[in-house]
Amino acid sequence: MDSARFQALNVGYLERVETALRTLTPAATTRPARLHEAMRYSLEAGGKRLRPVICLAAAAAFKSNTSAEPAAVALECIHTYSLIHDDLPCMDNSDLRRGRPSCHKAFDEATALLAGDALLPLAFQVLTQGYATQPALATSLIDELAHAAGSTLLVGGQTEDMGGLTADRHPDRLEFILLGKTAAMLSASFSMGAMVGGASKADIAAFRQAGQAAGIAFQLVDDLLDLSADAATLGKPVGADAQNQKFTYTSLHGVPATKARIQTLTTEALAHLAGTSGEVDFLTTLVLQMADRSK
Ligand code: GRG
Repeated sequence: MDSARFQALNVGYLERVETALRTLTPAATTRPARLHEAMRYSLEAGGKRLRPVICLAAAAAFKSNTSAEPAAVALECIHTYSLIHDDLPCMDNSDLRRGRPSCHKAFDEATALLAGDALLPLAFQVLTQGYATQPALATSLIDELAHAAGSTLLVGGQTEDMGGLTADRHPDRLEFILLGKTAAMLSASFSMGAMVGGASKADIAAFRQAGQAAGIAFQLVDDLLDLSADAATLGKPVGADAQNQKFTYTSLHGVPATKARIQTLTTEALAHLAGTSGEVDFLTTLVLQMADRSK
């Protein structure tokens, strides 16, 4: 897909995401206002919206009439909660997120913890309300998201990541962290979009696998950026991985092997997408961009 067409579609998806986030989540004035302000502060803090955009585009690939907005918002709610909690002093202890003070710096630790807590059930309520007339779809989406965000993937990956470099440096542990902490939510973005789009089981599985490969590649790019980018580009402190003694692909295998793996994973992701009956031009370009981003 040429760059102008990609940009035009991307802007359209981003507008839909921002509108859906505004309309499907509680206003900042909702009581208790400080909690809802903190939730919106982090939700509106200008992330790339990669997961919701993937979700909208994945649904569009199969041309259904069902709105993908609730699924997209649910993904961003979970992602945002995980970032808020990840920044807390008891985890990565980061003062900067998305180029602004992280939630616990802008508010306070207890409010940030609770804002994350509240975004988690909100994600599932957005799904139950958004797909109330399609209970089978709602159940599948809830199951997919709960699995991705649960104890064996997102939270599990984060748990093993907390061990840093001091613990087990086995490559299996690294794969578990990559799959859980980063790839699971990106994979769910592809698969949930495909579900909303009414894709076949096989195509949903292919989208899930494409997202998994692209998701791991995305994290490897993040690791490289952490070594090389500046804080303004990254929107968060640089060198944090080394400082927090993170167990990363680059720390285990080095930069050239990391770059080679990004290539292999990207090729794999594109092959999974190409094997489906969906119109995957936009997603193909997006996966290529995920592997070649400057921020
Ligand atoms: C606290 C349960 C729990 C999980 C935290 C998200 C996370 C897991 C940790 C954040 C640190 C990190 C590098 C995670 C890997 C996923 C990742 C690269 C997140 C950042 O995603 P982007 O770049 O962020 O899409 P924006 O701000 O653009 O949405």
